[in-house]
Formats: sequence, structure tokens, C-alpha cells
Amino acid sequence: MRTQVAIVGAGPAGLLLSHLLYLNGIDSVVVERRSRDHVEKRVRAGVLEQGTVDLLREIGLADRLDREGLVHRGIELLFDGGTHRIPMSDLTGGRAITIYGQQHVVRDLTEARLATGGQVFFEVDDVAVVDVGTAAPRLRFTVEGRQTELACDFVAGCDGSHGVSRSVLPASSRQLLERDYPFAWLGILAEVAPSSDELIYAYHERGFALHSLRSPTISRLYLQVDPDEDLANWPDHRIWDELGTRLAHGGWSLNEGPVLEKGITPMRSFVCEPMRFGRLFLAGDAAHIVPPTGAKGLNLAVHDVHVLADALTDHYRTGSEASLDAYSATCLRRVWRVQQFSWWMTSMLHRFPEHDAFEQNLQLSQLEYLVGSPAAATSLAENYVGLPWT
Ligand code: FAS
Ligand code: PHB
Repeated sequence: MRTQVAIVGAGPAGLLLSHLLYLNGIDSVVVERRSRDHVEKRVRAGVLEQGTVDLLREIGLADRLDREGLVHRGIELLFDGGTHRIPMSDLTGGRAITIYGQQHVVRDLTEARLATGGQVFFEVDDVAVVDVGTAAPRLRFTVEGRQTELACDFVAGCDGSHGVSRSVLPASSRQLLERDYPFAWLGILAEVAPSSDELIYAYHERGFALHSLRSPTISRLYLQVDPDEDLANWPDHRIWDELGTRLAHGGWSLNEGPVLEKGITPMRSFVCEPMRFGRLFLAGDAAHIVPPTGAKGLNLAVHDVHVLADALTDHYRTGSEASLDAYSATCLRRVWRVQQFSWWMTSMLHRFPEHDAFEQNLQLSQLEYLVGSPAAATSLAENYVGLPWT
């Protein structure tokens, strides 16, 4: 088999890259370890930045998003028993976020790719990325029991934080920069009407909590828990009780309902530099991880593949390697902006076991400044809705 760009991973990064390349007349093949059903049902992110929505609209993949997505123009910060709205659209010239589950984005991208003749191989095993240091890189993998070799010009490693692509970079050629946080998020998807029209980020002495949503009948909520917390310790009634305590504020009540899905996500910041080795380009979680407090993971993956698709298109149209050579530095500028914002939101809103009253007062002072200063609120707003793509 042969293609121009071999893509490892059929998550948001891999599928969107494949579609962007198709729109520019560039052939690609996507290989995915899991089944289509699994990938399309995996519950993860829910907040799309303005730039992500703009891109999906630009390429004609936003019909369902525009029908079912929920445009949000503000978020609430809750601390000391009171809520404070950050009017994000007012502060950013109308930019907004859209609530639309990642699994819906993946479903829309998969349908579009397959409808346009895209080659996406699911349930692939033993993927190996070879010879990326030469002009003839290849993928080796097994599909339906057949060992297969895919010759290509370039490989895109879009296989997430536990993929194989990043390990292809020689240790001497890469730097792994990371922070682990002393807590995790317990997340639930519940069949109950949201208890608020907008997201509520809560700073509480018992720990962080987040009220989010997916639709008028589905709520998405998160609790800060210990990093090694066992989900078995959290029966549904305990989750609802804790959420009710941490999100409580005057005249408000938490709607409870059947929990459809629950899981614990570790909190870490991670960057692999550079995001390229030879003819291998890393994109999305394969290259970086952010704590979800800033709702950035999926959106950063979209930005990466937008840059990579433009660079590959430039190469195939002009023969130039300049945009490909600039790929890593171009992406890392935004990666570090998003890393800093996600770290800042996480540091401000979570209770750290090692913190004493000094740090807790610093956190409260930061929150009070945010809700009292249009300048401070604008800084949060422009990062949260997504800075314009340069
Ligand atoms: P993905 O991990 O989505 O996709 C990688 C794909 O590669 C997967 O389908 C995987 O099966 C496949 N793959 C892996 N190894 C392979 C191999 N060897 N061969 C072939 N295929 C392989 N972000 C937010 O913004 N908000 C959130 O609330 C949020 N919650 C999250 C919860 C969880 C549990 C996790 C893990 C992540 C969460 N994220 C969240 C981050 C998440 O949304 C990512 O940023 C986003 O999925 C990144 O997309 P991709 O880079 O495509 O990686
Ligand atoms: C979500 O709705 O899944 C969500 C919202 C905001 C975040 C993280 C996750 O910061």
C-alpha cells in the first residue's frame, strides 16, 4: 500500500487532519487501534473554542454542530458562596465557546471522511512507525490478521498520550517537559437537566468542582479527587452529595439524575519538544497534555493539525520545506500559551494538599481581582474562548 500521508490515530486530530488534507487534494490513510464504535462513544471534552468552530464551519462540517451545539457567552466563578459571571463575549468582541461533545465531533469527522472515500482502518494492531529519518518512511501494522506495510511520504502521529509515535523520537532528539498535579478529576455524565445555563467553576475548601452540560437533558460535572482515587469509593449518591456541597450557593439547587458514565482523569501538563523528527510530525495529545481546567485539549489538537495541513499542502504545491520546518516552533508557541493558561486556571481553582492559608489567600485574591477588574476578566476571557489563530 502507498499514500502521501500516513496518520496514526482516528481521534479528533487524526480525523481532522485527514479531512483537511483531502480538501487540499492530498491522499492519506488513517490507522486506528480501537473500533469505530469505541472511538465514537468515548466521552471526553465538551468545549469548542471559537477557532475550532470557525474551522469546522469553514470546511462544511458544522451542520450538526450548529443545530445541536450550545453557544455560551459567559462562565461563572463560584467562591465564598457567591457566583460571579465572566461575560466572555462582551470582553472579546463577540467570541464565544460552543458546548458540543468530543464524541460528536469524532462522529461527524468519521462520517465525513468515509463519505469522501477516506481510508480509515479500525481495530489495527501492532502499529510500527519506521524509517522516518529517511525519505521513505513506512507504517507496519496488522489488520484483520494480515500484516500490512504502508509506504508514505510523511507520518502524522495523532495517537494520543499513550500512542506509539512519540517513542519514535530518539531520546537524544527530544525533551519531555511535564508537571503532575496532586489531584485528579472524577467526571460524570448524567441524564438530568443542567442546573445552570452556563458553566460554573467552583473554588471550595473541600476541593474544586465544575458544573458543565451537553444538552438540555444531559449534564456533565466534575469533582477534584485524590490522584490515586478509586472510583469504587464513589457511589453515585456520594458524588451528588459532594457536588451539591461544593457547588452550593444562595437560591440554587443541584438537579440529580441517573449517572450514565463516570471516570477519573489524572491531571498533568506535558509537552514533547520538538513536535517533529524527520518525516514524523506529532499533533494533539501525542505531543502535549493539558489539565482540562481550561477546556483546551481538543482545541489545541485542532490548531496543531490546521498548521500541519497547511504546511503539507504548501510542500506538495511548491516543493518548499519551509512551512514543514517551521511546524514545531509554530505549534509550540500556542502550546505554551495554552499550557500556561491551563496551569493558571488549575492552580487558582484547586485545593493543594501542601497549601497553607498563605497560598489559599493568594487564590482568593486572584479570584476577587478577576471578578472585580475588567482587565483581569478580559485576560481570562480571551484565553478561554481561544486567542485568534496567528
Ligand atoms: P486522542 O487520544 O483523542 O486520539 C488518539 C487516537 O489514537 C485514539 O483513538 C487511540 O485509540 C488511537 N491510538 C492510540 N495508540 C494507537 C496505536 N498504537 N495505533 C493506532 N491508534 C492508536 N480535553 C478537554 O478539552 N476537556 C475535557 O474535559 C477533557 N477530558 C478528557 C478526559 C479523558 C479521560 C481524556 C483521556 C482526555 C480528556 N481531554 C479533555 C483531552 C482530550 O479531549 C484530548 O485533548 C483529545 O482527545 C486530543 O485528541 P487527539 O490528539 O486526537 O488524541
Ligand atoms: C466539559 O464540559 O467536559 C468540560 C468543560 C470545561 C472544562 C473541562 C471539561 O474545563
